[in-house]
Amino acid sequence: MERTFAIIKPDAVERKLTGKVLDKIEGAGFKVVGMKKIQLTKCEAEGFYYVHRERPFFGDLCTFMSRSPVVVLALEKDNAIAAWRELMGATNPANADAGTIRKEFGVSIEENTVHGSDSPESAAFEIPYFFSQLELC
Ligand code: 3AN
Repeated sequence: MERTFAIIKPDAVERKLTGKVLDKIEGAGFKVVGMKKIQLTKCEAEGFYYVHRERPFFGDLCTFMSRSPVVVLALEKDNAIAAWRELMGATNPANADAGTIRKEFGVSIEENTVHGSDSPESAAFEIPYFFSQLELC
């Protein structure tokens, strides 16, 4: 079993798509081992996306991620990291495969509905950024 980290981003929570996204997650066999709805501060978003700090879209991305609440999730499944990336689809919804969450719900390359860890190293940073061990079961 592997764990990965996911966010249902502001664009999706604002459009009341939380339930639909969770339905796809559980329908694909993931176990939700941690879940909470929070509103990030800009500073917390900047800390989370630290690896992207030099990218031109960093400021806009952190403004977007802190503009309204998100749902953060820890997910468990065999090969969870790759499986969740596959279910999310490509970063740009226009390039995402049919059947993926970003294809169905994504608005733009920035407002792309969901986040997912891209490696075991990312998951090992991202899960404890939001959850303590006591909150995972
Ligand atoms: P992914 O979320 O697919 O792993 P990353 O890690 O390259 O993609 O980018 C992190 C986030 O930054 C994306 N989810 C998206 O919201 C935003 N982003 C990525 N590329 C761009 C871009 N060219 N313009 C605006 N926002 C972007």
